[in-house]
Amino acid sequence: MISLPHKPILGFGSKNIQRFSSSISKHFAQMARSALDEMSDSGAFIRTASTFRNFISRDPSSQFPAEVGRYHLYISYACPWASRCLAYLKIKGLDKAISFTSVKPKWERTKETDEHMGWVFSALGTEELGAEPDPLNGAKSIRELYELASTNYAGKYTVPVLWDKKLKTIVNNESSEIIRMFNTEFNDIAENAALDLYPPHLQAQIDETNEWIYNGINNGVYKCGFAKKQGPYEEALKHLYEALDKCEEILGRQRYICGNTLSEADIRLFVTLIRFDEVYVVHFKCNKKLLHEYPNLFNYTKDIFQVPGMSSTVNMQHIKQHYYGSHPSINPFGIIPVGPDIDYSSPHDRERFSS
Ligand SMILES: N[C@@H](CCC(=O)N[C@@H](CS)C(=O)NCC(=O)O)C(=O)O
Repeated sequence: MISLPHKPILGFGSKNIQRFSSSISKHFAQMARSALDEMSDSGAFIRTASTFRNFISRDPSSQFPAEVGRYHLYISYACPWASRCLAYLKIKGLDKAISFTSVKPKWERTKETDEHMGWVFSALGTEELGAEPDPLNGAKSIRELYELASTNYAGKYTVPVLWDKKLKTIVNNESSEIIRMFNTEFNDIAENAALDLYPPHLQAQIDETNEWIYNGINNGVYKCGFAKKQGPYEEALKHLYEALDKCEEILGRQRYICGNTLSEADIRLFVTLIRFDEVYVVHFKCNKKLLHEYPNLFNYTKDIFQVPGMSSTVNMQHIKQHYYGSHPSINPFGIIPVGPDIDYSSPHDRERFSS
């Protein structure tokens, strides 16, 4: 379903999103302006759905056709959801066709006239290695991009943002959909077009795996970290470690999470695992067991990190500065723990499963 640009729309899967949104709205008097506000009465963290849901298509006559140089990906290196998209850009060989910019790691005031804290661009490109000014719109913040794309947007100002330079609007701000577009729709342009991370014969298995990994792990760590009551925290922690134990067991039998070929499910799992020991263990209280205490999961994380292109998507300084510095309700003094400084480029044992 395609609709006019310049408006936040519910496109693909809109029925599900509407159903989800209406149940969410029972919990919120108004749209959450930050992940830290997404809270139910019971103190559990509940993530709201993304809003811009248009699709880029390989069909040249579509509203958003795949074209070299037309789209721009705004990310934060700190953000696992944005990092999924950057990972696709790198491993599919799309980084010459689709440009990208990372914001500064630590949230700042996005406007002088209110208190909102969020992603801002570097003013000069020299303050933090990796963070740059907005090259397209000269925006000061990600919030400004949402306001350019829609005059009545009232949701969160999240990354990733997939921006259309031609229509000057947001195409899509939902990472799970952006990676699907990058996998298939740019294959006439991609340097690594043959890499299919969502091949037809694995799609059902990938979807099923994504579901429990998202609930238990990707979003599970946030449910632990943003819980405001002991019960929801403990419940999220239980599910998190059940899912990690399940991964450990699967990865004792095969190289990747859906078999012996790299798939979308691996990229989605990796972005959480790489942040686990450095951030989630301390900041989100996911400390029942460390990732490096799981031999298969730890070696698997190194294996994915060493896929050509992947290591350039991991900026541990941005990751640590963001989490420890942007959530004062969790870490009031913004102290960044020094350790454990794990070397993910060290040898791993995963070749033993090579097909
Ligand atoms: N569903 C979105 C989630 C993106 C998301 O939550 N991004 C976070 C950073 S990790 C964000 O930008 N948060 C801004 C805020 O909460 O104000 C996706 O997967 O693309």
